[in-house]
Amino acid sequence: MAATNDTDGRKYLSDFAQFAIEGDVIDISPFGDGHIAQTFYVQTTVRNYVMQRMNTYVFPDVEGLMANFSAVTAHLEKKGEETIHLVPTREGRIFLRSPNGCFRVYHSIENAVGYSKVTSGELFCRAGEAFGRFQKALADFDASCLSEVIPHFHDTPKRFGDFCAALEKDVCGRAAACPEEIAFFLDRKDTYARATDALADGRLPLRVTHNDTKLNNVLMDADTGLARAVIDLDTVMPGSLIFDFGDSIRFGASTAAEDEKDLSKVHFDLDLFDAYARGFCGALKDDITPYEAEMLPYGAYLMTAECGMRFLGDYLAGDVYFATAYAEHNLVRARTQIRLASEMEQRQEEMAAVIRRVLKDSV
Ligand code: GN1
Ligand code: MG
Repeated sequence: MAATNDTDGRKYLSDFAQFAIEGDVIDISPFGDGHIAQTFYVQTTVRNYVMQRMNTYVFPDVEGLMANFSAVTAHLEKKGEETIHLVPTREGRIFLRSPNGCFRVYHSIENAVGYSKVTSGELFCRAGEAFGRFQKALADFDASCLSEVIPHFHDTPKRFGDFCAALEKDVCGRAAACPEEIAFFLDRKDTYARATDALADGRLPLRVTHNDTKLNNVLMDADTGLARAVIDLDTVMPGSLIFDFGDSIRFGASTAAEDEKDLSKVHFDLDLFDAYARGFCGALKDDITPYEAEMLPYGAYLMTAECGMRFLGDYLAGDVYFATAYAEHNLVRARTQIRLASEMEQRQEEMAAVIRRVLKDSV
């Protein structure tokens, strides 16, 4: 099931004790704002840890996921990038399976902050740099040794098929309440296959990608404001660079939160797009192919439309995937994505001009 709002970590302390932790527990409290895993901050007398209860509904292949996680973090560490440092169980395993669920523990990255909202172009530029560097550091990582933990994760035509299936079933009888939102995705069905087609015929190279590049998945140093580490590595899989770029834009180049109810506040911000593109392309420099660069504006539209259809599909299916705080939450989220996707659709040319300029400046 979707992550619950059950936030009392004390019942998982016996699970925490199975890990090779130092010190005695002082406190455990809920942490972060992801929609998928349950996350806790655990303070001991020696140091601070993060414990996550993984969502095995979303990620049934926990072994594959954790093998990816530990291989990728080891590679990043080798490349001198700050990353998540896993703590093994006392038996030497990288995660724990117990009657309470599946858990992993890692060292807390201290004196670092994650942002749920872009507060300046500067901040967003640094997030772009972090994800660009992440891509670059993994460019020589053998993608064939990664498990595809959620097959077809950014396969938008497949996501559209899932959306249509949820619409067809309409298990909660909610479709009648959102005909315009449904029509938005149906009307655009011919726009969803450009990335999957280009990956299939090789125009877009397959890379190791993060696949969930929301702003809050980069930790910034609390003192210097500089990007420190990319977190939430659950969805690291083979994919396209335009997915990583696009998902960041979807979330961060918006003037409002992903679940803002007042749509008059929700707009795609071209200056923020510019700032992120500067950071991302600047970190990658000539590692980005001309076709990838050309597809970046489309990637932003595609990731936004895809996320919107996932939210709306989950609303129609009865909120089984994303954690929700109230009955209309997924519908509200879908609406913001629709607003953003349609503005991005209108502004593809301007975005392309930004990319051309940014690339010229970064060589
Ligand atoms: C989920 O883990 P979290 O909450 O950052 C989702 C992403 C969506 C995002 C929308 C594994 O990410 O794909 O873009 O919500 N992750 C998974 O906020 O489905
Ligand atoms: Mg995530």
